[in-house]
Amino acid sequence: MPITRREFLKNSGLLGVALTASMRAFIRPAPKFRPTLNTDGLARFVDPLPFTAIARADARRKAPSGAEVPFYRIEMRACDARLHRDLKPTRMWGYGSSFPGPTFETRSGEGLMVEWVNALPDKHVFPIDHKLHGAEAILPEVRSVVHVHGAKAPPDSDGYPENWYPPGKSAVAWYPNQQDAAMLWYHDHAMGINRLNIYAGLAGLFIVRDDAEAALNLPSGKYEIPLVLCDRLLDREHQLYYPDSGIPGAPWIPEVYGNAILANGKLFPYLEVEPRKYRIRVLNAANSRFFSLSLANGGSFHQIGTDLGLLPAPVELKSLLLYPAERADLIFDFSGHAGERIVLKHQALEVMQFRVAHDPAKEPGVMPAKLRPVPKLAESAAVATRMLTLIEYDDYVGNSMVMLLNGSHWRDPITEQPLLNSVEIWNLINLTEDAHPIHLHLVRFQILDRRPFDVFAYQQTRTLHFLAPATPPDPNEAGWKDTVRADPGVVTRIIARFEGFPGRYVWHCHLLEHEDNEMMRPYEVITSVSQRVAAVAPAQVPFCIGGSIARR
Ligand SMILES: [Cu+2]
Repeated sequence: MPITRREFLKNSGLLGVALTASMRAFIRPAPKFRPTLNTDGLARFVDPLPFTAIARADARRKAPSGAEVPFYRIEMRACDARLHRDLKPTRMWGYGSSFPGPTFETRSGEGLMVEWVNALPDKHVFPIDHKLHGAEAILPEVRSVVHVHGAKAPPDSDGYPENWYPPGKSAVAWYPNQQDAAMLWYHDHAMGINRLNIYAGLAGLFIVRDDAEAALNLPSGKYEIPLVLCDRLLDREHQLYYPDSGIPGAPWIPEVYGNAILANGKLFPYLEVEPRKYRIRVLNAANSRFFSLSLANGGSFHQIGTDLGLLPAPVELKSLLLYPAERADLIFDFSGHAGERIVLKHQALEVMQFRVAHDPAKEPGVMPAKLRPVPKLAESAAVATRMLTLIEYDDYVGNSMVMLLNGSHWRDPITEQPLLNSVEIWNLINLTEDAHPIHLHLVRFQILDRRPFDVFAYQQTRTLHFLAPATPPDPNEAGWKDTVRADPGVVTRIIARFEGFPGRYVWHCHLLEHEDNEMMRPYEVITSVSQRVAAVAPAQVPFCIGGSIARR
């Protein structure tokens, strides 16, 4: 799996902040970096790993399907979070006044409704870039709309970025839950300020369970650990800090990396475990950072599921790469490690510690050799193959200015209109120097393969010259996905059946800074070809990276 030097440096923990600052110092006005907290000085493993509350339904309501379903009411509020024993309370925003927000425990086939209430303050905690599309100064500063990532939900319940509402308002969403067991997550999706709202803390888990999964008797209850990972920067007052570009009136930065790695909202927590198998369900909820997770003792673990469900069989791993929005369902086996303390790391950085009890466990826990079939979507079933570029435009001195999908801005006409229930192959042609985690709303997909190509030749001739044979997805990616890592200089092919509901959805990069700056596009599921708009060529833009382009 290729990682560019730029990515490696950006993700190498403590270096990231200072490096970004010093690199940009040559090419931008000095960024307005406040002094940040050095997390190196904090005591390790003094707080237990927190578990968020389970969301509770207040009532039952009639869903659009006619069925009576549980009805939840969740308020987004400012709240104080204790990120570490030795830090002052940190002001955050949270669903249900917590970060992460309350976890939804749901069953496949049993729908539910949620009233998402915006009870946030009127002023944002971070600087808004009013030059970004959808974040203009005439709009309310604080806006929110909730997307359940991975949900097969109707379009009006999917959290369309323009369906935001200000403080004092709410919206009711219906989640039919007609999908396999998986760990989804919910988060903000408001146009142009999504990165800031999620950074403030607007994220939580949404777990779907079903009988096929239950029959496997996987570790459950206190042996099943949801783990939400993200990174943040804190200032010397222990408050969240989101850096500013230093450009007057245009504070947007292309990525953000923090030195405070939070696990379920805590810095360096520990978890007491028994010497047995645990199911650890990891979400990367960071804005920009990928996580490369491993155990400090060099031990291996198994991955049993991807974003949207179980793998056919467990895959043994020594390390796990997880891009923003991806989830991994893991089995850690602590039997044979009684009395040990095992640290979970991201690269060289400590994330959390497992403290294995001395006493033997009553049960060893189960990890079946066979999990759940993942029937391959046949390429021959595809009725369309789309060629979709990922492009980054820099200014004349190399500052990242805007990222586009398919050469198109958000406001350009819709170019992707799959027919309901049809199968399509999407070729993600990455012309940039970065890997981008690409997320499609509504559907689950499979990764077909990745193949490196000559980027320069493509820019000259718009023809793909492949440099090596295609490689299949890694074994731990060969399940149902909703987010895929599109590597630089590589065509990543995915295949999806566009089932569920007709209507307007979005697909986008899940690096939140990119998503907020045009790396998001609407797409529309249609029920008849007569609905297809006349093919409109995407905005004609020069295929040059490093050329000058004005930010819209
Ligand atoms: Cu991106």
